[in-house]
Amino acid sequence: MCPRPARARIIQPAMMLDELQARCEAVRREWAQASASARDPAGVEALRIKFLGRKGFVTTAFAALRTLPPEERAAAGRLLNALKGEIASALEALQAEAERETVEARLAAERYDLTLPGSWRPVGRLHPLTQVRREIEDIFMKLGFDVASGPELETDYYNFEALAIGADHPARDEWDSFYIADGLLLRTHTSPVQIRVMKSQPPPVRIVCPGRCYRRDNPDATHSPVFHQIELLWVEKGLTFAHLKWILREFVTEFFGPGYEMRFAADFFPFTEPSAQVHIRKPPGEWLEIMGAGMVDPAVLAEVGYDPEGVTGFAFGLGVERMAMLRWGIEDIRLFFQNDIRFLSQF
Ligand code: 2NM
Repeated sequence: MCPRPARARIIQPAMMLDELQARCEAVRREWAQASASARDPAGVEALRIKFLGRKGFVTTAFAALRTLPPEERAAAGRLLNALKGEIASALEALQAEAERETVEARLAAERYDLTLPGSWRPVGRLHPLTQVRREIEDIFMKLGFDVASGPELETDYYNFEALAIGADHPARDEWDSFYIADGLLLRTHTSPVQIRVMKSQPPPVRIVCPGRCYRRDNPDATHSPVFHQIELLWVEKGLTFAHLKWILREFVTEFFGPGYEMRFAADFFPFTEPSAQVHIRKPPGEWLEIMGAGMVDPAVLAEVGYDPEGVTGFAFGLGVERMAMLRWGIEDIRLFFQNDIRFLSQF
């Protein structure tokens, strides 16, 4: 004989119907008391286990039904079914209520004030000189030029000698320099990069050389001891001044826009022959000098090991600051180096 659960003894075989009725009433009172304080889902689940679970009164009472005399089983079954139904539907209502309260509590705890101002992050931008340098690099890259760079600390040889600016050449006066040690100085232009590239590879050479340069000038509205250059160099068999003019026309139209006239004015550089200043204007505006240019002197080509009878080349150099000042109408070069956010944030 298998042992019966302890609670099954609540209903004795001889239990009378009215006694069962009284037990049901007691369970109802118990339910009313217990259910009044069940608020959260866990509490409601505990109630379900206590009243409708495997060992609860209703289940064990149903199990005991068969011990009743057959004529009383139907009536006892109805009593128990009614009790079970009441508790089941009350439980369902409690469950729904507890869930709703849980959701509402979460919503209340996680409520955001959507009217608060957002957190503001300053957005950075490129320095105007960087913008202009990249724009100019892009123009020449589209025309097939590579971008080359080199050291800012240079030797006298690369900065001057190789460019036919000898130690006693009067043109040295044009480039007051910062000398660091014997034979070393801060480069006064990016031409030494072009010498280095030419010495490292045979022609053809098509490069632009952007970079920081240094000249021992007192700062004023148009001079800065630190400034930026972009120089271009094209060396190849058969190049003429006409090719130079074509590249300049492309550049002026791309950078400044349509409608500009261009002219050359004779000039002198030790490393180019002929040499010229390049001027532009948008009629009826004034002529503006935008750069120096020229055909690379055969002596420079020979110095880097090229055959001056076999190839020709042209070069030009422009100031990044000057291009930016013309682009935006900036009247003082020093503004680029003062890091005043009120100035920089305009570009
Ligand atoms: C300029 C103007 C004219 C130039 C010449 C060379 C080199 F290396 F090929 F000789 N590099 N840059 C040059 C020519 C630079 O800047 C105003």
